[in-house]
Amino acid sequence: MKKLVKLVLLSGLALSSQFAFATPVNIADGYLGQTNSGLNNMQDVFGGTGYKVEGMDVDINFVTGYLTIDINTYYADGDGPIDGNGNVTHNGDLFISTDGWNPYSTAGDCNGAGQCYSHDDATNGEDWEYGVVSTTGALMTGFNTVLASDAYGFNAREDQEVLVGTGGTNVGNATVDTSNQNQDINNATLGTIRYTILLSDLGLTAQDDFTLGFHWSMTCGNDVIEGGVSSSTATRPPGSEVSEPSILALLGLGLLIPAFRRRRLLQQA
Ligand SMILES: [Ca+2]
Ligand SMILES: [Ca+2]
Ligand SMILES: [Ca+2]
Repeated sequence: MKKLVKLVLLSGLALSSQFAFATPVNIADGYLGQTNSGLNNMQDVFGGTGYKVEGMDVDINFVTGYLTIDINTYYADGDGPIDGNGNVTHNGDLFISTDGWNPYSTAGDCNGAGQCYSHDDATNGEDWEYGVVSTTGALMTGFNTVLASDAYGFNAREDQEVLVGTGGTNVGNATVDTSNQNQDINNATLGTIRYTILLSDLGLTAQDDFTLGFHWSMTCGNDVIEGGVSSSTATRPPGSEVSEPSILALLGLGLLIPAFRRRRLLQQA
C-alpha cells in the first residue's frame, strides 16, 4: 500500500507538470504614446523598421512561479547616430505595474479607431511599481524614472520613461536574455529580448489574482509598447486552478486503479 501512495504522489506530480505552462499571451503593439511636438502623433515607429516593436508575449508558469516577458522587436542594441553627449541608443528597461494597467486615454486619441493612447506619457497613466534593469537584471522598486529626453538626444518621444534611474531598492534579480535579439544594427530582423522574473519578487504568488502592466522602449522612444495581462482564466491553463495535492492525488488514483487491478489479475492467473 505504501508503494501505491508513492505512485499516486508521483502521478500527481506528473499531472501538475502538465499544467506548468500557460499559453503565452500575445500583446500586439497597439500603443502609440505621446510624441515630441511637431511629430506625427499617430505614427507608431520613427526612424524605420530597425526601431519597430512588434509585440510582447507574457507567460506565467503557475507551478514554478516564474513570469516570462518576451519583447519582440527588430531593434538592435547600440543603433542610432551619436548624439551630443556621445550616446547611441540602447535597450530600455522593463517597467512593471503589479496593480493593473491603466494607460491615459482621451477621446479621439487614435483617430477614433481604437485605443492607441497617443497622449500617454510619463506624467499620466500607469505608475510602475517595479523595473528590471536590462543591462544587469536588477529588479528595482521605488526608483526615479529616466525619460528619453535624458537618455538620448535624438528621441521621438522625450517624455516617455525608458530607464530605471537612481534612488531605488533592489528587491530581486531577473534574467535578461538578449541572445535572440537582433545583433546587426544594419539589418533589421525580428528578434526577442526575454525577461524572466520570480512572481514572489514582485510580491505575488501564482495563486493570486492579479493584473500586470508592462512598458518597454529603446532609449530614444522611437517605438514604445505597453500592455496588460490578467492572471484570470485568460492566461491560466485549463485545470491549473485545481492544484491542491489531494485533488491531483485523486486524479492520479483514478488513473492508477486500472493498472493496479490489472497487476492483481495477472498475479492471480
Ligand atoms: Ca501601477
Ligand atoms: Ca504613462
Ligand atoms: Ca508602439
